[in-house]
Amino acid sequence: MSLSSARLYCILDLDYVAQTEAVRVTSQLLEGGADVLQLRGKNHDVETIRKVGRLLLLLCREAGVPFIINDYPDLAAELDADGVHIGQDDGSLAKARAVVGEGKIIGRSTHSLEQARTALAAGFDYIGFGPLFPTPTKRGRPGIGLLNISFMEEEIGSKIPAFCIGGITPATLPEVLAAGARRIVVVSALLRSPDIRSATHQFKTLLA
Ligand code: TZP
Ligand code: MG
Repeated sequence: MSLSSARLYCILDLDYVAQTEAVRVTSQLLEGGADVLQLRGKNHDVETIRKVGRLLLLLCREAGVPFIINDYPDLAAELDADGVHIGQDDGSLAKARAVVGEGKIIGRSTHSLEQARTALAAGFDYIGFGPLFPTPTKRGRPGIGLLNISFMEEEIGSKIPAFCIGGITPATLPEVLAAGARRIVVVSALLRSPDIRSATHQFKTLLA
């Protein structure tokens, strides 16, 4: 799976999944059809992310799915992950590129049409766009709503992959798609599911 054809971007978030469960859960996400997998550990130390990252990278390689590390370009480079995801406050593309090297994927979180435009102009490989709805996975951020999705898709999503994110569930997905989204990131709706594999497959089917 290449990034350019990816529809469903999944995040193994260590706030939802115990370290000891990370491999099992990631296997289920991959079996269900995750097109991209990111490891995120906002409340975990780098050593933990490194340890889990080594294991998840192997699973992703086997599945042929790009593996992205959140927040740590140096760790992404060390593990030879496929890329890194950085937020608005995580520095420039050039700084991350200098660490991970050419040929690696670098994604940016964006929270408005303006930020999405800026990320495209800067040369990021893909963007996240959201949170569309308020979400427990990223507390304290207002939802940006659905109104700008079609403009964002037309202007930015036609040039680089743009993944809508934040509060996407089987219940909200239809309105997100109707608003023009083509690619999504899902975290809690998958990681909290009693059957992660089939929940992932269900999202894939709805996105097809
Ligand atoms: N960035 C914007 S919203 C979000 C991130 C990492 C979390 C999305 O998680 P969920 O549980 O799918 O709403
Ligand atoms: Mg960050």
